[in-house]
Amino acid sequence: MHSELRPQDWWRSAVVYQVYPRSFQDSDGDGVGDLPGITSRLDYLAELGIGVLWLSPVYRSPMDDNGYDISDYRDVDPLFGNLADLDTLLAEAHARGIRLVMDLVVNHTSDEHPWFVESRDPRSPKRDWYWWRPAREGADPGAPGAEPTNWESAFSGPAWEYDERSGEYYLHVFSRKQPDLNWENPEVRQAVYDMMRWWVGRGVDGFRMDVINLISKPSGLADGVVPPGRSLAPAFGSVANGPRLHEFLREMNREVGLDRAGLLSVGEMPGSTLALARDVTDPARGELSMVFTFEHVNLDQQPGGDKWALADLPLPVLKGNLATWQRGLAETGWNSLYWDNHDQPRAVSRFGDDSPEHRVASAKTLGTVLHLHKGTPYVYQGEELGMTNMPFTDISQYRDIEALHHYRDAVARGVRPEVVMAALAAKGRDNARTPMQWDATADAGFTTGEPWLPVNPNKDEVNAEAAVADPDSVFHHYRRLAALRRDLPVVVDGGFELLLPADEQVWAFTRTLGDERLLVLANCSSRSASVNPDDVPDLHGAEPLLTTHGDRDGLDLLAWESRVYRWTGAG
Ligand code: TEU
Repeated sequence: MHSELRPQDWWRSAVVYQVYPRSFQDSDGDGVGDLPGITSRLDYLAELGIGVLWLSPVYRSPMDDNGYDISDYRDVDPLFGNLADLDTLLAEAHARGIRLVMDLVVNHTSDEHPWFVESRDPRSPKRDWYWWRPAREGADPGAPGAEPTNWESAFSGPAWEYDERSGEYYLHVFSRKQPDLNWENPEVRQAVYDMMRWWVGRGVDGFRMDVINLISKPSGLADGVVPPGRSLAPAFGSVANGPRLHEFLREMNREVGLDRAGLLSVGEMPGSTLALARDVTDPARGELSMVFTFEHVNLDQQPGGDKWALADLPLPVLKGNLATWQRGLAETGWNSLYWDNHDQPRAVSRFGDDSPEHRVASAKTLGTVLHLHKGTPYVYQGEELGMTNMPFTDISQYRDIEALHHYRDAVARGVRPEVVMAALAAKGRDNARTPMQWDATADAGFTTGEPWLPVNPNKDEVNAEAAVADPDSVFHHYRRLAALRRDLPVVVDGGFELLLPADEQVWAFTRTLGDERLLVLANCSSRSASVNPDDVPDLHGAEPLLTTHGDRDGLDLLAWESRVYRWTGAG
């Protein structure tokens, strides 16, 4: 065991693997992935060497946002199976030494959740469980622009929905089928904690908490600043990181026993700062194990918060951002490390080079860089195969509510359809949601039916069967990275130092723990690069631990070549 690792902090040395159930493995031929399908692939995950499986939502849901709109927190949607299937998955995962983390979506429910159905009645005791507000002062309820504030939902259009019955509006930061819960009401909080305890009792090992930094809203709901050329202000800017966030997180931790039971808790926090993340993950405060920052995945957009306004991302900016977080959480707190997830484009297409020539090397090198930072790495399904973005050509191919609404609204505002399509191709969430590519058969081994979203045409080259059979594949590289984390305390606890911060091609850093040191040299470009010997430690006495291009030495790096060197005190 590592000296600095407390047993309850087991998640510091684990790799987490995210499964998006809809797209992982179908077992019954309906074209949608399900729980028995996931269970049938556990041996594959065990071979990869992951320690934790994070399951995106499988709860009962009308599926307006693919399960992030929950109508029953204590049941499994029939599309994915039933509670017995979930218990089987949990037992089979545990039997292989894999822990299970559930997605927890409690900033909002579905509008079909019984709590909200009751809340629609103005006299119901649950009225105050959601954010009901009258029309803006002096405005006609229901008339255009009469919404209580000028907020825009994350999925386009006003963040307020008018309800004829009471003449009032309810708040939905996401779709109108995702009304925001009112965490100011103590009954709401107790209902959530009770549900969480129920899942802990069932044996789950932690929670990934959806937009958890939105649960505390500012006390007065006020208009936000409207960006140029727009008519509404992003709701996010006005409702994130409210005054009672820490209080609610501490209360949740205490009431559910997150720390007591040694559970992993990771809070998704768009718009959080480093200072906030440090407080939230300070073990002494008893809030969360770690948070997902959005800073590094927002660097390739223009300033202003519009994810569709694309911008170039120079390497020094990207590595500088990760280094800032490494330094900021070096003494207190803990980082999570991720390149992609079900909301982000594919890592190799975005940060690497997905051309046939460089796909494999760039996917490996991105893995090396990420996994050897300090923090808990997250692998999104298919990332370990170097799966790429999907070549969508027409808006009719998209299924994601965010993409469809954005297209409709942007085109109506006068943005040229080609421009909208280019932004969707780069950033659309469906890129990550195409079926997992298991083999080269017709639907990539994902389903025997019609897949809910088409399989990427590159499944003949990019698939798990081929990758597992090839010792030089991205899969085996990721397997080696997970093994390094298990075997070497320096990967878990070593101090981080960024070298060559201004180099446009090479990402270089060291990790140091006592006498033990690692050096990562990674060419993050599709051209060869070279490193000045004065800028990096002398490689004499270093043992190459993991490389992308075999045993090459010297300081010239081929396109997307990376090497990890190790010094031990003895050497
Ligand atoms: O995402 C919240 C979030 O801030 C984004 O990543 C979101 O996808 C946004 O549209 C990006 O442009 C979480 C979930 O991960 C996401 O799948 C859900 O749609 C959302 O919350 C609502 O539950």
